[in-house]
Amino acid sequence: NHNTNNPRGALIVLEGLDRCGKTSQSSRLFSYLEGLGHSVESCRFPDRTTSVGQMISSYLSNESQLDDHTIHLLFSANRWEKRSLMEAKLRSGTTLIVDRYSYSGVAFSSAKGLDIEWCKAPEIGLLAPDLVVYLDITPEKAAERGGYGAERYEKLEFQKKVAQSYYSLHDASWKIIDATLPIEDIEKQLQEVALDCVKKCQKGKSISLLWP
Ligand code: 2DT
Repeated sequence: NHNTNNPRGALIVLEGLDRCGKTSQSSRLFSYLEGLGHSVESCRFPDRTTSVGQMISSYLSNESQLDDHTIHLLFSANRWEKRSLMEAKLRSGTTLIVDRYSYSGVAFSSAKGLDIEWCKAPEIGLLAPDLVVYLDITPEKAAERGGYGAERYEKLEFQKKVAQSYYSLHDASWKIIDATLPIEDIEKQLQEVALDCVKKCQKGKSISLLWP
């Protein structure tokens, strides 16, 4: 596509603790934007379909053990392997709704005690989101929601540390939505901020890179 004035899509990222409702809200947002006639796709990290993603998946299900730094770099590599495709989609006008991104990468690894600047370094140069929405819930409330699964990080004590990491990572640009509100209320708030973001990108907001 040689038309550089083509309106671009927006990179919208949903973040939050396990069981905060990210996945169901991202599919609701997808339907909403699609219904308005926007070109939209959704994806998630980790993307377990690639060979890096399969290594991550087996680590998360405790089938393999990896050094904390190693798994951190694999999560980052899993985003790097999608970077050019994501950029192409944005430039062709497709909005991307992404379930977890670099913030999960930094929050989960630094919750293990890794240095935060070290954690941020391999993310430098990835596409910066146009919008980060944080679905805010306490680890205790999240744990009440039908309990955690069997994966490595799904334990209350660890989720408390992740919550603290997210807190030190967030900035004023994040939209924080109370994830304990009724599903439809969250959906409405999300629609509002997402649509606003999509419009700004259509009007020419340029793509920037991590960490802005
Ligand atoms: P899901 O349950 O959403 O599939 O996530 N994680 C995720 C990291 O530790 N680093 C990352 O970079 C990303 C994207 C969060 C699986 C778990 O993987 C964690 C939960």
